[in-house]
Amino acid sequence: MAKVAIVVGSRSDLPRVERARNTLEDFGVSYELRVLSAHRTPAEVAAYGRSARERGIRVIVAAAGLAAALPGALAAETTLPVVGLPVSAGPLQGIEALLAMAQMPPGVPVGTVGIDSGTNAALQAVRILALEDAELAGRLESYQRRQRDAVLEADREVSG
Ligand code: RP5
Repeated sequence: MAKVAIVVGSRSDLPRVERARNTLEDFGVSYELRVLSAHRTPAEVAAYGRSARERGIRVIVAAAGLAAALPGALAAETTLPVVGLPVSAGPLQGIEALLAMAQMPPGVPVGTVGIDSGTNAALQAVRILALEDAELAGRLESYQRRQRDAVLEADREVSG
């Protein structure tokens, strides 16, 4: 059963969630992928948000561009944590989506990551799941160790 939902606002957003998908797969976290639009399919978004918890989803990653209402619309319908992933679509290159997701009204939180930051969106979901999963927490520690080792190796190379 999927524990993470990745929801995108349009088929055109799919390439922007590749890193999120790869990261979840690297951590062995099951996810489902849906295309639902806050503006074009509002009824389906509401129904999805309302049923997500009872279907076993624990974190929702919602990716959208332009006037990116999707994560907020989902957060309005669920008590699950929602990670907002702003996508660089359109002439403002994601700035508008970033602001729309970050500036939610009090009471309807969306934890927003950077523009096109699919890796961090997935890692935030993994960290939330790891609160109740020691094995997953161990994988996060290994991931952090590998990152640290890579930087230290680069430092050794350049500093002689
Ligand atoms: C948003 O509008 C979507 O999330 C997408 O980033 C953007 C453009 O959508 P399309 O016109 O490509 O379907 O709702």
